Amino acid sequence: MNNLSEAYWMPFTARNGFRKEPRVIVGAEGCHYTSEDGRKVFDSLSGLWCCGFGHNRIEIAEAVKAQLTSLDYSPAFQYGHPKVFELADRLVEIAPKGLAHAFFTDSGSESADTSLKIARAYWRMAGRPEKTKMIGRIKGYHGANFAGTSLGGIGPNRRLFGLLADADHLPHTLRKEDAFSRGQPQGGEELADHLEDLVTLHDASNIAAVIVEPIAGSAGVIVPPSAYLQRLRAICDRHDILLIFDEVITGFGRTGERFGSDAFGVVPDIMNLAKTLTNGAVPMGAVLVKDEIYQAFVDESAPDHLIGFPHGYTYTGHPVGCAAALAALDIFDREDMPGRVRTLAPTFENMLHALRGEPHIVDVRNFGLAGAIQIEPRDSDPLVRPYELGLACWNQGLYVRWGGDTLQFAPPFVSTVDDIEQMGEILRLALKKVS
Ligand code: PXG
Repeated sequence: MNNLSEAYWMPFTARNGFRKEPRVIVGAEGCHYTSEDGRKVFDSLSGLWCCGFGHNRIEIAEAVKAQLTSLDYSPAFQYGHPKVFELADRLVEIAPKGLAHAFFTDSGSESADTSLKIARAYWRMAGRPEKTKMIGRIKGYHGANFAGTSLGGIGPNRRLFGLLADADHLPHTLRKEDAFSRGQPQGGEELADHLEDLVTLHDASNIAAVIVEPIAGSAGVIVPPSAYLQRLRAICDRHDILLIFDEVITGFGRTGERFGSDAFGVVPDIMNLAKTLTNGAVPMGAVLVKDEIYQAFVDESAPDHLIGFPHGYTYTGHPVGCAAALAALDIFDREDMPGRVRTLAPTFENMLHALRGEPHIVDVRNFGLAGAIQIEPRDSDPLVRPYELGLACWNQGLYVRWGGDTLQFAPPFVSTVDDIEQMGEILRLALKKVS
């Protein structure tokens, strides 16, 4: 492509490397992209964790077209449209028990901000306004807005921005002794018990919420040890702290269940969604909350003109997003996406763990159709090998995501066994090739 205009400021992109070796995608179909030079490239991250049902789903395209030609936009504040009510109902129907109301956003980052604002406002409405402290986790990722950046725990994402919001962090759950675990490592209570230390430090009377991803995605697919989330839930209950699950990547089948909450048997108070909600076709997110939280904002005796929760976006519940999400949910149900993930997950797990022993690999982690390989630093630089591996794979017909010291994988749920095995072959060759 000759017009790689620098008018476009690219997100989370190494400018120099991209300009030297541009990677331009011009099409997609099913589980593959088409590169600008006409090559078919397997999409091993479902875009950026969003297109689990495969690309260019015609049902979604048709729903979007019909919506754009019947009601393209409808004001989000003080007015509604039928599909947004329908979508909330559909989400609540499939959500873990107790999550009974949906607030819509346009992205995972907005879901992070929204969930944390809900948590703080909830405690105010409940007469405990001093409960404002928010707790994230080291290696967490909750998007790129102020709240998500503050609560997130990936150093390089925070370094440039100074102090953003009042947050503290739990330790991460990546233990050396768990290297090469298949699925969940055992135990992990002691990791969750660090929340008790933070409670001692800040006092529960000042803490609003804890936000964690059930599986930490961006930091390199860190699977929670088997007792960790349960213990976190128990400690939150003990101290009246809201538990927020950021299910932006674990939602809608990735774990082999509908949500990470189902896979790990822990129900949060608030659940953040985005990405696969529309199969990536239209930017949209949602925050699901327990009835008790919603009811704190409802006052039947308040005057008719009073707004209980002054929050929302121009595009909250956008009709086109709703149409895409409803069509995606139809596919999700009809094609039993969690079931497909469960069927394919053993092939994926075996493919990844068969790479153990190839050069540079220090860990392999997986759960459902999420996985990562952790790469040994070269000359104490953890970033260079994953970058070179990513490029080598791209050149051999495999799109992979590199980040920090890992390569991350989240193939479409509709991938074939062949797709996954070929992916393994390309990875193997790349690992042998890169020094
Ligand atoms: N929460 C989680 C858990 C995420 O993974 C966000 C929030 C933010 O979503 P938006 O829609 O605002 O980007 C995310 C996004 C990667 C990768 O390679 C992950 C994300 C985005 C881009 C790349 O791991 N996750």
